Amino acid sequence: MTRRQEIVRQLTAHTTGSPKPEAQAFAPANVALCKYWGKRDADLNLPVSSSLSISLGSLGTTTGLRLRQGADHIMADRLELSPDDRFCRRLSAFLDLFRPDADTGFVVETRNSVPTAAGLASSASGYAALVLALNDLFQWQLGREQLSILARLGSGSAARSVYNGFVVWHCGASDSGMDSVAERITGEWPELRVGVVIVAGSEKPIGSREAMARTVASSPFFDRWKAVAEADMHQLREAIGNHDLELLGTTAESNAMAMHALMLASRPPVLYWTGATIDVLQRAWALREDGVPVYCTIDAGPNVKLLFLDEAEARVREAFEEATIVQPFGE
Ligand code: 2P0
Repeated sequence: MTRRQEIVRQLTAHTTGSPKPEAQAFAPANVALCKYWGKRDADLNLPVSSSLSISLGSLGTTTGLRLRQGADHIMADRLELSPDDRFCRRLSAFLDLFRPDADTGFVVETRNSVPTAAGLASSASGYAALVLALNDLFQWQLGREQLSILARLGSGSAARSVYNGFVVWHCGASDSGMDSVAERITGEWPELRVGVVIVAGSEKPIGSREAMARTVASSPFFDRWKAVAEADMHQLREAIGNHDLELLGTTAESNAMAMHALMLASRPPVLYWTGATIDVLQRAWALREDGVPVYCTIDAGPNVKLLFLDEAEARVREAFEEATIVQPFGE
């Protein structure tokens, strides 16, 4: 039995009875304010440091599931995908962990509530929605922390997408990863807004999984990252507790810059930004100079996410007509 199979067995062994005919679940996309970047265990997606995110309310993935005889049948946004597609192969390999027997397949239908081109439809909401749907299909009745462990086996950042609101994913210390769970932290902040600015671009130069491994293996600054992340986690929790946008924004922005600096110094370098990414950053910083409190974060891609409050929304909309603006605490 592999370590992944052993974890699934431990969490689901209590289940009795037969699966439901079908199940469906939704999980939100999330934006990390303190990033997950670097694994201490690539098989179990165990991170070197804890991370903290904000979930994006109704923006995310809805996944429907049922069992069938034969191979998996996977549809994404109403398009049927070839089993040889990279996305399908990864999904089917993950579903192998939950297959009742080798002759049983899953019918999986995923729908993203934002166009994939908006850059928000990531593996995070996808694997989280899938695990929530599996929990319903097989009637495991697992708690969210346990579901975050299963979602993490699909994709690290999916551990955080099993919750709404502000979420901490604890790095944990055990080899089994049973303490590497995500938890929702208290702190409603209805005035908070996230603006997603899409930068037109081509396919990512390198997937985040490979980029992360390369950073750990070759970035000369990687040994500083754990301490940076720990300090940032502390500041972000304080900012959330006090509704302090300046502390939240400056910390999230600096954390993102540090992550990209790590990547730039890797060999060969990893650069996700385009000229348009820098243009967005400079426009946001100019707006800030002009007295509008708006801060930036960037994930493993060229798009920029803006953090600001409702009172700045009109100015942000005016400056970034192309932005999709999200209210993480209710529309
Ligand atoms: C994050 N990202 O914290 C960071 C910031 C991208 C930049 O988590 O290999 O797809 O599946 O565990 O979760 C993207 O990495 O990686 C990511 P895997 P994942 O959101």
